[in-house]
Amino acid sequence: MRTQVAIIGGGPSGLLLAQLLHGQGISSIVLERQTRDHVLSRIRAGVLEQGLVGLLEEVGCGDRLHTEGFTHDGTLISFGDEMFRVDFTEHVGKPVVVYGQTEVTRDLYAARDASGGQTIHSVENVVIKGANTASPTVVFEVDGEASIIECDFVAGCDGFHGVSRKTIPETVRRDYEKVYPFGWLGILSETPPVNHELIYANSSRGFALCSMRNANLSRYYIQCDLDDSPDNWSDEAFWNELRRRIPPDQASALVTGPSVEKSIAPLRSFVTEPMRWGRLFLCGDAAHIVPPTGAKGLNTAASDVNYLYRALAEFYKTGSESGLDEYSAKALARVWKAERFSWWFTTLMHRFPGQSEFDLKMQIADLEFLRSSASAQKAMAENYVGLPY
Ligand code: RFL
Ligand code: PHB
Repeated sequence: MRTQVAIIGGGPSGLLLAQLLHGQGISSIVLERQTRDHVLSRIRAGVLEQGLVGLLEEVGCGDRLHTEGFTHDGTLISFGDEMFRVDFTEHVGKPVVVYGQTEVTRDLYAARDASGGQTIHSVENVVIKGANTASPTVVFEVDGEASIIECDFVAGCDGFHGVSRKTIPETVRRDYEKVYPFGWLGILSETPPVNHELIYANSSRGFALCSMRNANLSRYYIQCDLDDSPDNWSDEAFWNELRRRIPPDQASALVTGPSVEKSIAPLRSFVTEPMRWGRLFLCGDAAHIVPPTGAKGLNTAASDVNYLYRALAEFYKTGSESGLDEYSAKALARVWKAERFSWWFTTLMHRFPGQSEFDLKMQIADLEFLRSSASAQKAMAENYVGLPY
């Protein structure tokens, strides 16, 4: 098989890149380890920046997003019994759109099918060869049968546990990591959201988040211990704990019901540098992870894809490699800002094991400053809606 760009990973990064390249007349083959049903069963991010919305529109995936997604002009932040609102539109003139990653991925698969693009599922033993030569290849197996793709470039869009990052020699790569001493227990339930906007809550019992997918599908999270298990939590226990962590008026308005999904995600900050080795380019979770508190994971993946597809389009149009040469530095400059925001918001909103009285006072002062300062709210809004590409 031969293609211009071999894309490892059929998650949102890989599929979005494939469709943006298709729009530029550049061929690609997407290799995905899981089945499509498995990819579409994963419940992940829910908040889209305008930059990602624009890219989805560009690949013809804007229609359902605009009819079914919710525009959010602000968000609510609570601590103790206090709650205040940060108005994105007022401060920075831009909203965010609440539309699940699962739906984004579904729309991208539909676009891929409609454009006749090749996606190979259930691939195993993917090996990237010759990434630092002019003619890389990707070897893989399906049902024990080996195949090879010859290509000009390889895009590593295979998430944190993929093979792409590990293909870059350790002598070249530097990893930066911070692991947080807690996780998020999340549930999805077919109930109306407690509020029409998201509520991020810092309570003495730990963090909680009230989010949503649509008018009758809610997504809630509570901070939990790292060694906790979803099996330890009945639905009733989850609802009771959530009620204790959000302001009383919200707790009494909460509509509860059976959960349709329940899982724990660990919280981690991670960046690998550089994001390019020869003709291999990393995008999204393959190169960096943020704790979900700032809703930046999927959005930062999209900004990588934006830079990479423009650089590849320039290369195929003019032969210039300058965009490709700048890719890693350009992507990382924005990645680090998303890392900083996610780290700050995580540190602000969670209770840390062994947190000192002083650290707690700092957290409260930071929250009080955010509540009372228009400049602080503007800075938060600027980051939350997404820094420019
Ligand atoms: P993905 O979505 O992980 O997709 C990578 C794809 O690559 C496949 N793959 C391989 N394919 C071929 N060969 C291999 N060797 C492969 N190894 C892996 C995988 O099966 C997968 O389909 O990365 P991508 O595309 O970069 O997208 C990034 C986003 O998914 C991610 O940033 C966010 O979902 C992060 N994230 C969240 N972000 C938010 O903004 N809000 C959230 O609430 C939120 N919740 C989450 C999350 C990430 C989670 N993970 C990764 C554990 C919850 C979870 C559980
Ligand atoms: C979600 O709806 O899953 C969600 C929303 C905002 C976040 C994290 C997760 O910061």
